[in-house]
Formats: sequence, structure tokens, C-alpha cells
Amino acid sequence: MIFLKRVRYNRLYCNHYIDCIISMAQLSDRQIVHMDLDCFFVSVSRLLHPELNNKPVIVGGGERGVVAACSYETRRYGVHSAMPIRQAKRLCPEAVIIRGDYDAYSSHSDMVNEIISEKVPLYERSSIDEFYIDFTGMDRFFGSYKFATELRQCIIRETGLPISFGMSANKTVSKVATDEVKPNNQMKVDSGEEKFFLAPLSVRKIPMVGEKTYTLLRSMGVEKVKTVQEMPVELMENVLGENGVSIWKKSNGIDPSPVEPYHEQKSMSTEETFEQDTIDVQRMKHILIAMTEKLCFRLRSERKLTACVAVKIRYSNFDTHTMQCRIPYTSCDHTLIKYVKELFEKLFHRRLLIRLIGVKFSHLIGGGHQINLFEDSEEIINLYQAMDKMRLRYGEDKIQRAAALSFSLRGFNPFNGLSKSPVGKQTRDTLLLADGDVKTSAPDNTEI
Ligand code: TTP
Ligand code: MG
Ligand code: MG
Repeated sequence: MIFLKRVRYNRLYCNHYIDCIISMAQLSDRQIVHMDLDCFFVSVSRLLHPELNNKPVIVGGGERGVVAACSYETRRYGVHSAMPIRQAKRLCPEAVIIRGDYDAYSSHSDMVNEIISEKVPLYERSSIDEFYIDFTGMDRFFGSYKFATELRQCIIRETGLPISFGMSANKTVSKVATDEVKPNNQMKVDSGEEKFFLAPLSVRKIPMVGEKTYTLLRSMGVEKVKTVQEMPVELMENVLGENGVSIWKKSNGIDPSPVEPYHEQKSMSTEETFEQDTIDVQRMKHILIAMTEKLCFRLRSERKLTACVAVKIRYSNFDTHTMQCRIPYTSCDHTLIKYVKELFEKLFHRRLLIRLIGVKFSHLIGGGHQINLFEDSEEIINLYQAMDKMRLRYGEDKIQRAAALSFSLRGFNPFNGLSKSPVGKQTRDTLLLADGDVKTSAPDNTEI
């Protein structure tokens, strides 16, 4: 009996062990390509304005704005994305500074997406100009590297945009390889060579090592990836927690994350039905502001931008009206609140009781960037980043715009109409509540 148990245990153990070996072998057998367009915004702007070719170009906001994209000519002078325009101008005075055209960037990104989707079965669109493609298994029919090379040539030919790629057994190493080989180039890191390839690079090159982590690692005397490779993983964990373990794994060329098939999210929206129909315009505006803030936070958390905003109202007789407008791509509350208020004012003119209101953002694109080329300044970007950090740490409702504040900070939840604050001080809320409590909370993403 004991013997049988031991045999079963050993078999389980062996199976697990064999599974691990098989999965490690399978992981190292993968053929993953990371493709990224070179100085994407600049390249599209150059297609539209060929006079910009071979000139140092910066795409960015006005005098107080930041650099969204910069050509390789300007990078030699130390210019980089997210740098204040004023500083970029000081470093590279001859740079031509242009305002961006998000519609053009978005449509060119779609063109590249289309070419890739026609030619490969499994790919992930990870940002406005980046794609991961899984070529695993293609070898038998066609060399994966050769296939990736032809795909890159096809993109360049059909769109006129320069693009680079890195290929390896995992996403991290491929992404680092793309960055190493840019611009307008390609490279392959063979299976088993990952650690050697990463070792001489700065730790800053490991995706997820940002400014702060880099400073911390530097203060520990870590500059090259090789040093992280030689450190015990426990040390990285003690200093940086879970992130430390991830950085250690990536530095050692370990990244089992799969290429996630691309599903485009077309819109995000939220709407609320009042318990009692209302005509309190002020209150509805405040709720719309709170809704917009909430959706904007989601946009930024998912690293998206919207180019179309819609407001919906349903009157007490169930007549439903929506109005929408196209806007430059953004994820900023202050910009979107302005449009939402304007749309609401245009839409609500019948002076009838309202039963439901809603906000929807569509024409979403990934991008991961919070920069609105037309109006953002460094201060605004810093402000949003600080607000979002607080929301992530303490909860979404812990920081809000003053206009929506009358609801939340005093304990009023604009999404369920409940107020925890003592009556008396709450004349306004009491009045509002008398007008009609907000009742149901439709799940986010309900289509308008
Ligand atoms: P990236 O691929 O990071 O940069 P890039 O394409 O300009 O340059 P590279 O050759 O190094 O890949 O970003 C893609 C586009 O996203 C970029 O052209 C402009 C935009 N962007 C911003 O708007 N803000 C930012 O902070 C960054 C990094 C990029
Ligand atoms: Mg790029
Ligand atoms: Mg990119």
C-alpha cells in the first residue's frame, strides 16, 4: 500500500517535473516578433508633408507643451518624448516643431494593423504603433524570420512608414531587441542567447524599469542588466517587492506571457436611471461630470484615448435622444467635461422630466499616452498622473472635481443617490434628493 502510494506520488512528481520541462521547452521554442514603427508621429507627418524629410522634427503641443514624438535627428541632441518643448528647443534649436494630427496617426496605425491581420493568425496590438506577433509553428512551412522580414518589407512598401522588429522566444527580449536595432532595422536573438544579449545593456532598457526604479537601482550600484542577472532574486524582492521579481525574471530573459489576440474595444459608457424623474439641470450636470471623470480614469488606466463623445438622455415618456461629436484624441477630464456639458445643453431643451442620463466615449485607440497635443502642458500631465495615482491607491472616489464634489465628499454617491451626511447641513442635497434619487446603476460598458 505504502509502496503503491509512493509510486503514485513519484509519478505525480515526475509528471509535474516533465510538464515543467515540456512547458520550458515549449516556451523556448516560441517565435515572437515585436514590431514598432520608427518615430511614428514624425514619420506620418513626413508622409503628409515631405518637406519635413531629413529635417529634425518634433511633434508636440504649444510653448508650454511636451514632446510627443521626435525624429532621430533630434535624439542626438538628447531630445526625447515627454520632455518639455522649451527644453527640447534649447537642446536642438534648429528643430521644426509641428502640431500633431491624431486622425492621421490613427488611420495609419489602422493601415498597419490591417496588413498584419491579413497575414498572420495570432497577433496583439499593444499600442498605437506596436504589435506582437506569434510565429510559433510556422517554421515547418516557412522560416519565421524570413516571414517576419517579408511582413516588415510589405508594411514599409504599402504604408511608406519605417518600422523595425526584434524576434526571440519571448515578448520582453523581442521588445528590447527592437529598441536596440531601431531605426529601420531588424534583429533576431536566438533561443539560449537571451541572457548574453541583455547582459551588457543598461537596466533602464528592461520594460517596466521607469525613472524611479532606475534611480533606486543606480543607488544600489546596479547599472547593467548583468548585475541584476547575478543578484539573488530574493534581494530584488526585498528591495522592490513583486516588481523586483518581475524585473529579475525579465533581466534573465524569462517571460512566459503569451501574445494576447487583439480585440478592439469600440467604446466605453455609463448611464444612470433616476429613481424619481428629475428636472434639476444643475444636479444632472454634476452627475455627468462625475460620470465623465470616471470614464476618463478608465480610459487612462487602459491607456486609451477617445475621439468621439456622446451624451444620452431619456425623458420620462421614454423618448430617448443622443447627441455626439468628434473631437481630437484625448483622455483628459477637463477637455471631455467641456464637450459633455455642451452636448447636454444642446440636447436638453424640452424642460420635461428626465428619467436617465448617460455618457459614452467611442473611436477609442490605444496609445498609452496622456498627451493631448493641442492643449496639454507639463503641469496638466503631472496633475493627471498624480490624481490617477491617488485613485489607484485610495479608491476611485477619493479625488474628484469640485463640481462633482458636492455629491461625493459629503458622502453622497452620485451613482446610487445615497447620502450619509447629516441632514441640516445638507439643504442642497436634501433638495436634490427630493427631486429624485438616483436609483439603478447600469453596468459600465452598456451601449448607449
Ligand atoms: P513610441 O513607439 O514610444 O515612439 P516613436 O515611435 O516616436 O519612436 P521610436 O522609433 O523610438 O519607436 O511611441 C509611438 C508614438 O506615440 C509616438 O510617435 C508619439 C506617441 N507618444 C506620445 O504621444 N507620448 C509619449 O510620451 C510617447 C512615448 C509617445
Ligand atoms: Mg515607435
Ligand atoms: Mg511604440
